[in-house]
Amino acid sequence: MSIKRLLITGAAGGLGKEMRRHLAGLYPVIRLSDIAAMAPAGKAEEVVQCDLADAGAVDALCRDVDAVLHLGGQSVEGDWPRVLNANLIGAINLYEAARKAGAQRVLFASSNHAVGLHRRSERLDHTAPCRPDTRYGLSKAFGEDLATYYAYKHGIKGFSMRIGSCFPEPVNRRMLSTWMSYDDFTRLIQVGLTADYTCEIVYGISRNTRAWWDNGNAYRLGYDPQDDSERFAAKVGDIVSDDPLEEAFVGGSYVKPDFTGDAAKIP
Ligand code: NAI
Ligand code: 15L
Repeated sequence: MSIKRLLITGAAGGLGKEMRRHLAGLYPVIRLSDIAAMAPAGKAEEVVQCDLADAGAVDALCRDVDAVLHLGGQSVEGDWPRVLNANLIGAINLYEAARKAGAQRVLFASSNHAVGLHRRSERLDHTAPCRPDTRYGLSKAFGEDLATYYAYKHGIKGFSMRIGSCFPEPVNRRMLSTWMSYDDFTRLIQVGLTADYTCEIVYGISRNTRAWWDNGNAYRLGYDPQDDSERFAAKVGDIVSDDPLEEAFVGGSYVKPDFTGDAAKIP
């Protein structure tokens, strides 16, 4: 079934604004939503300001929507109330509203922080179990489980994208491994919106020479990234943390705050 109305949550955020621009005109209607104010609706756009933690508002938001690109929520580490409201209750409201609306698929912006306490030396693929580095990463692990639940229990295609670092350019050596360009994110989203699958986990990275993860599952589904962070290596390749804990694990700077465990016991 074709997508007549695509909902993008988090549309006032960094990725939301970029994807609004990159996906413009590709679908008959794009509905844009955020808790924050957004630029007024343009041609073939609808703008709806709403808090994902408000179940009634999210039900209304999802009405007549065929597919969702779920970018909205707390995007970095935060205290429990913030993470709970935006990412747990918010995601539950979103999936439940998508189910009631009869949406076909939900693309979920998961994060490398869902697997942030895996070692960089490990070659993770889509079957790697979550090992969150933060409350934020834990909320993304929950989001991936929600996607699985709604896919198998209710038939909503679930596409969880474990995004590395999606910014204009990598800013340190870590990002030479984790970076995804906006153009490649657009390509990955288009795979999520068109490919035939039930429930998948993919990594949101470009075709980086220094990638830590095996993104074969995304390639199998049709993802063909065109960018490689290596062109920034001379500029940022020497920028590293002086903390061995941060440099050992996928999550980088997210690992150290609040850490009271024993790193030697983390496989
Ligand atoms: P961002 O923080 O710029 O955008 C998130 C948006 O969600 C904001 O505009 C915010 O107002 C909105 N939001 C927060 N709480 C909300 C609520 N309760 N109701 C409605 N809207 C709410 O983050 P960014 O970088 O654009 O990331 C987008 C998504 O991608 C996030 O879910 C983030 O966790 C995920 N992601 C991003 C990565 C990146 O490299 N940019 C890496 C991994 C994951
Ligand atoms: C994320 O999950 C965050 O949303 C983003 O702001 C970056 O910190 C990114 O991970 C990263 O690990 O670089």
